[in-house]
Amino acid sequence: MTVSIERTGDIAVVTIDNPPVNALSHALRQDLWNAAEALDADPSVRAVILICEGRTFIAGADVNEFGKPPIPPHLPDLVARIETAAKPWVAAIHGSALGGGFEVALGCRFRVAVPSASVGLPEVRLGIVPGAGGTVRLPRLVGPALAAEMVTTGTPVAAPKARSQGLIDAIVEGDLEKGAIDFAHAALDQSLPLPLSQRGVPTVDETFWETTRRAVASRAKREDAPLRALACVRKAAEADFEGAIAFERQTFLELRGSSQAAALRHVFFAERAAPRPPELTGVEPRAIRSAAVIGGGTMGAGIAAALRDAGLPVTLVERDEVALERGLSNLRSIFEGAVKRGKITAETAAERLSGVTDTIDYSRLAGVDLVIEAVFEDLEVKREVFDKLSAVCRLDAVLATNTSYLDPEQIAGNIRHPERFLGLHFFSPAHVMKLLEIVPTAQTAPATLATGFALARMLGKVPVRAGICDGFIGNRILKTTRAQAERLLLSGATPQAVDTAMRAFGLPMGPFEAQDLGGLDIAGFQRRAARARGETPFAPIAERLCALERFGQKSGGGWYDYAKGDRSPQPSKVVAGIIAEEAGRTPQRQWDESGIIDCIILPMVNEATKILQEKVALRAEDIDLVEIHGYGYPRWRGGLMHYAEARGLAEIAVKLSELAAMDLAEPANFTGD
Ligand code: 3H9
Repeated sequence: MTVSIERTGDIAVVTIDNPPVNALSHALRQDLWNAAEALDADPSVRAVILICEGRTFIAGADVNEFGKPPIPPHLPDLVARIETAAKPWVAAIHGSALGGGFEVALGCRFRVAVPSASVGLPEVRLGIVPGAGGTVRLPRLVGPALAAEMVTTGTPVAAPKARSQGLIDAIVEGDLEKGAIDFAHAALDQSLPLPLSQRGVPTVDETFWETTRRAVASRAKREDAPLRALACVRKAAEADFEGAIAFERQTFLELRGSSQAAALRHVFFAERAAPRPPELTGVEPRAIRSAAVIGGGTMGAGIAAALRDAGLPVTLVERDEVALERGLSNLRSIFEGAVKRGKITAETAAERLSGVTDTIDYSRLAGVDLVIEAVFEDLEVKREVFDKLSAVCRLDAVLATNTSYLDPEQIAGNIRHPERFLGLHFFSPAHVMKLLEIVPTAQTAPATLATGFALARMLGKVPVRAGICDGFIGNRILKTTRAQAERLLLSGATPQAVDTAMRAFGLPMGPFEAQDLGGLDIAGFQRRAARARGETPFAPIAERLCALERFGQKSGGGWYDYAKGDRSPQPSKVVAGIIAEEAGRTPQRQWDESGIIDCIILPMVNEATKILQEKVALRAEDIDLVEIHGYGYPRWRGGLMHYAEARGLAEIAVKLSELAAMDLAEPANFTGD
């Protein structure tokens, strides 16, 4: 049984216990239905409290059931059953009341919550709209403007704000069940409010719907659900209750079967599985109560900020006082930026900074639990750092290198107790980007690896284990992206056409705009290092641009020209000239948008498949998470590998053979950068 009923005087308490998050599985829906029937038939009961065991109130419909045919009692019917119960129901909320969970709460006559609770309708994040009356009852409770905002963004609202907005009726300090019972007694002494289905929707300004539609469309880009959710709220305002419910249900069922919903569900489960890889089941991570960062440059300061945001005391180490002052100033500007953007208060920023100890003395690290080295990407410099760390740190302290291209095995070099060492690849800016590639060496102990995953959880990051190869998972695929983008230029496409096509595919930026933003010099530096290792990286045009010091926006030109103070890319005659020279006798073609997309994305899929075969990534969904959280790959496409599977591997194999037969440019070294 997922539901139990107890009576306290004339109040019945219905307690749900359906771990992990009390999702509305078929069994729970049936048990709740039965509870409503039984309590309606019990004359000794005057009101019902609906409360949950475990970490949260009902977190929504059971997403695992979405691929299957719905079985009655359906959720909309259950919500209506609770709403029309002979006695008023009071939802007593802790944790989150989300999606179907909040819809059940909207079916209750009252909602009370503990201060730490939140409520919301996050369905759009799963590519669907609320399907149990949420878009119809919510505008009746708080008006169309707030309802539209909640259902189109999916952002939950914290209890204190929810109280002030009328989403909940009371905040309960102290024991929730007792508070809810007291609330019910007080409510029974007064006349009851109408159920939401019997209330009207407040009217809005006639421009509201069009203005909101435009705002939602521009935010949603190519995601379908937000605009469909807005249409449901509009229907609720313009049709009667039953008509609006039918419209919402129809929209819900259509979207539930859509490819975007399947992709977003895939990402939902991949993200939840990522922090707990099955191969580390039962492995205890080491405790992390303090951390140190070596190097206060862009990466080091970002990592230190992320550690402080997670509440860890941080020691920042630099090689001399000047560098230390620069590091602190980098850290200060991160927190000041967060204050300016309204993310934290000035007091919080001051508290975060005061938790940083700065030093040039390595012996101060003798007691720390975790050290992350984030100095310049130079093998010798990094090895020197680890020699010092190896001498001063506790033998059970975890020692990590933040590197994007160097081989962690070589960095580990001769450190004592290499089982405590691992690679952590943060993405810039490290306090913002969600992805963390975790790179064990052959000697890394399981407990050290588990500590990397525990750290990611503490920092709110998406951890992905990556094997050692040039670029690990993400940057190795990025090399293919960039090489293909250049091949397109050599065979007739322009930078604008390539960037426009990749935006149309759903990326926030095309590959050339992105390089101009980040700077071409970084990849240029890496190519130099690769050549020093005897490799032959393929980037003929980028190489020429670097030689001209066209490093991107920061130098006034890269793949595009930029007018002073203007970040909008303008086609460049210089670049067009270089492309023409480098193209030489490469056959020129007409490229349309889908041709460009295939020419870039499908070889990325191919490279990703090799990464899987070589076990550099252990699971296809790990690659999806890397692309989504590290490189802006559209979430609604489910990631690179989900896209490939949804499109069909056979078709992709055929297209790849066609591309290979095209002879786009000198093959050179396909993997170089
Ligand atoms: C909906 O309600 C549609 C309706 O409008 C209409 C219906 C007709 N289903 O996140 P966690 C699992 S759509 C099934 O790590 P936390 C999750 O996979 C739904 N399983 O915990 C994981 O499993 P495992 C709208 C679910 O404490 C475990 O629970 N609701 C569901 O960090 C723990 O998850 C949402 O979108 C689910 N709905 O965070 C809410 N939710 O242990 C989605 C979670 O096997 N959920 N699981 O890996 C959340 O946002 C978070 O889980 C929550 C807890 C904040 C609740």
